Amino acid sequence: MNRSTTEVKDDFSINGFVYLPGFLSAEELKAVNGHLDQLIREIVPSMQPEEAFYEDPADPSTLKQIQSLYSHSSHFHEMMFGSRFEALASLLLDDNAVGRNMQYFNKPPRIGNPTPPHQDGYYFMLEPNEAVTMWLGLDDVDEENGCVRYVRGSHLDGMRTHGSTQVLGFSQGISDYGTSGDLDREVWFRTGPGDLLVHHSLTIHRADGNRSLDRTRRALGFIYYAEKAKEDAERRRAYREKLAKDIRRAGNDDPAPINAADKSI
Ligand SMILES: O=C(O)CCC(=O)C(=O)O
Repeated sequence: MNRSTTEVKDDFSINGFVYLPGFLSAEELKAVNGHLDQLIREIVPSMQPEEAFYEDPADPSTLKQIQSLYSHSSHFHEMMFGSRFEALASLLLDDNAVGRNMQYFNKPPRIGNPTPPHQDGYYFMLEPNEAVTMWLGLDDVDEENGCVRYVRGSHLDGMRTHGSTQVLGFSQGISDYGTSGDLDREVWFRTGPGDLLVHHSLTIHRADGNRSLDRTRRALGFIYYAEKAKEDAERRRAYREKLAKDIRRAGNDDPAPINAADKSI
């Protein structure tokens, strides 16, 4: 990190996110890409439906998300735990950081869907809602192929109302997103491979779809909870039950894969 830790921390506290270009070296990036390619080639084809999601389940080239990367690869396990990522999470959370998920996000060209505006904390259901998500870019990403957008300072405004979306992997979105308070404060990042974005669990964010004809848009997501944040197990159970019911009502007889595809784990 070239910036001082105080600067990074202050930036995060004020804005609810921080941008760290070049967090991974070219060599580290090469290793990530190699391990990812291997995982996709050798392990993903036999994964359970709740571990790997596709834009079109009949077409393996439309792979969209993989959950819990660290449980399938020692390389990703080392990246998640006892790592620079964990140390950064701990710094920003002012607490020990507890690694909860490491995901692969992809938006295939032409068909990669937008990520609806949401707050990760809505899925996490923590008390206090103290967690961070890190988004590590693996490709050049801009407005055409699905950049991440944040509402600056929104982590200080509390939790917004969320409702169901039709987006696999992001089943909940902010129902009334788009007020001037949202749009006037929205910022987006042009990111390159190895750049890192980190946001607080209450920061409102969304991402565009991939409208390009042939550009990939791959990223890794790391989720860390603050040790002091405790999961509200009862609320979580009720939420999952409601989600399953909503899905059944919407005509899907087998809610399991969609339920498990929820952003939380
Ligand atoms: O890459 C995406 O579209 C999802 C990003 C996101 O919502 C997150 O990292 O929390």
